[in-house]
Amino acid sequence: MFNLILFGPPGSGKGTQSEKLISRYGLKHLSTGDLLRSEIASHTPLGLEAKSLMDKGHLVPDEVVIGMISSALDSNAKARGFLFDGFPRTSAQAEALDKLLELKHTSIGVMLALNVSEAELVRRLLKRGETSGRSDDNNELVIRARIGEYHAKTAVVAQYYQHFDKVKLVNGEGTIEEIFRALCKEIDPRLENKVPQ
Ligand code: B4P
Repeated sequence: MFNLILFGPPGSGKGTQSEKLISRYGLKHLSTGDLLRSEIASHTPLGLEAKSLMDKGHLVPDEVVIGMISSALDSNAKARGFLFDGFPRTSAQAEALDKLLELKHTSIGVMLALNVSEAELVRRLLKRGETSGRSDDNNELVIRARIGEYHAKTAVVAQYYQHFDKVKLVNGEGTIEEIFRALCKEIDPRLENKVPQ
């Protein structure tokens, strides 16, 4: 099993690159943002709680997203590997993920961290907000709050994996194809070094 975390601030291209990576490598895509938006669309109590936080640019409580990831792992037991997109976003989520993977006798292979300037992040998210219908994308104050949450709570997650020498920084500016090639360049040798299962 090969598991990877695609990491970076809001708007860094995690969702965009995840689509291309899962199609090339056949990994199961687990995006907590997508899972939360699907709860919102189904008007569940969890979705209602999540929406009020997401609309302010705040993170959703750890126990909620950890629970969602735990059930997604259980219901995809036969996956050849997982691509985690937007998760973990706090140290508590990172520690919980390691424990969940350990129970399944697997671990994170690598964290690929996309590096993008704040001006570019804001520009991309406002542009997506023109068409996405996402209420967290069409207000610059909310976008700045999301970036603030990233610096306050999420950036430390990279240090957590750095401690295990699992982090690779990738330039997240350029065309979508250029960034995709840079990501594949990091993944390919790691997959080749794995004993086939
Ligand atoms: P997410 O759904 O994870 O979304 P995101 O961080 O906004 O965006 P992403 O990084 O995937 O977007 P992309 O760059 O691909 O989170 C939304 C919210 O959910 C969070 O704020 C939080 O409230 C909550 N949440 C989610 N997970 C959580 C967790 N684990 N714990 C707690 N709360 C959680 O796309 C941005 C735009 O850039 C797109 O329009 C794209 O087309 C464009 N773009 C991408 N690459 C580009 C490039 N190279 N050049 C130009 N434009 C590009």
